[in-house]
Amino acid sequence: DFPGVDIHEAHDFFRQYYAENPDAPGSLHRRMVEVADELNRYGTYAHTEDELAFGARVAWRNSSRCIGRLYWKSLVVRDRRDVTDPYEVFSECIEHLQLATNGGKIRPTITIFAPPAPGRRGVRIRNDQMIRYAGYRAVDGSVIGDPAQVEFTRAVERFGWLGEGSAFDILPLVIDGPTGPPHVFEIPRDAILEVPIEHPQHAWFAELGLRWHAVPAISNMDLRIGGITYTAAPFNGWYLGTEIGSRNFGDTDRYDLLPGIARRLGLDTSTERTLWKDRALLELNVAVLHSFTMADVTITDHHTESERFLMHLEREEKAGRSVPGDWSWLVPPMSGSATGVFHRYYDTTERTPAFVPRGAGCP
Ligand code: HEM
Ligand code: NRG
Repeated sequence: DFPGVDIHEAHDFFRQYYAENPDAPGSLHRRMVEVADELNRYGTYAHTEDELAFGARVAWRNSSRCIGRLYWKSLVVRDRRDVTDPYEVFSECIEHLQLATNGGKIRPTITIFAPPAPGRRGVRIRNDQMIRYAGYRAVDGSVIGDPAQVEFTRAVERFGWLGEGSAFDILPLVIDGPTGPPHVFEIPRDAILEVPIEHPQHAWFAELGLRWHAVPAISNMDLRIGGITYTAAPFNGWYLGTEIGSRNFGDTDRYDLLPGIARRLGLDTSTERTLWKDRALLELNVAVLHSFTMADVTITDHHTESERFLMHLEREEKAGRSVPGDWSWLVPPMSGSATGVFHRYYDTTERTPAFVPRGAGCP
């Protein structure tokens, strides 16, 4: 059930690789002959380390939903294509978290594990992100923890995992090797940096007991380079404050904190017109940015990141490249029109190399 490698996609990739890396060893023609030969013999081919790093960085550059792309060249690429054993995959994931967390000075990092090959599954990490909080649904329908993780939490409970039942229990990693059943691993506490959330003016805020993890490490996307689909390639950057303050804490199908915060702020919630939701959102976002800053953990605000992204657009256009963008994802989930990214259109052409939703590139 290996889907095979599209030689046209491979060719497109190598054309781009040699165009952007004129000093790379060999030549486009020689490399394509080599790849065609490898494909004939084995049904797949292997990237060089340099091609892999370039492919991963360009996949980030092509991520039209990502506002953080200014630093695409500095992505740290960990080549772990030789790793397939679930225990070793787990230990590489822990090392990834430690290197990426870097005591709070977060480093954008990707770790690339063995892809599928003819007759062999690729490595897979079943979690959406390496660090996520469990969600437990009670009989009355209410949820303790992250409602977005209720289904995954149930699945790991069926594997025998038992959480403490708090609102912020770290879920275990669930890893598939090329053969056999999935393995479940508890992440050691010292590999996870978390920030307790407090507010610069409201002392009661800290008593809510809110916290969030420092590193967003996406593990549910396939990395597609030159026709090869890497099924386990977890990557991270740092957080944009609104991801936590607006969405994770504010969304009604997530932690749903706006009504409680509004009440404590003493706002009139009897009518929408007092804009109590907007005020609660604002204070939540202030608290998130303040807390990460106090804890010396990298985070950005949506105004700064918007400016950086526009700088990225300018830089890329100077290099002769247009930047693909998805307005509905780039515009932040608060104060949209107060940021520069709101006030323009984007080229929506999809390109490869790319990060694609898990399974989209390979069964
Ligand atoms: C999406 C910011 C680094 C790839 C996003 C989103 C934000 C963001 C705000 C939208 C997320 C959402 O609404 O749920 C940042 C920042 C970074 C960063 C501030 C700091 C360096 C990275 C890195 C990669 C990456 C290192 C890959 C190497 C992506 C992709 C998406 C995305 C593929 C779309 C995810 C999806 O479709 O669900 N980013 N990002 N980003 N980012 Fe970044
Ligand atoms: N909204 C998600 C994370 C999505 C990706 N965001 C990043 N990516 N910042 C959340 O956990 O809130 N990154 O690689 O830095």
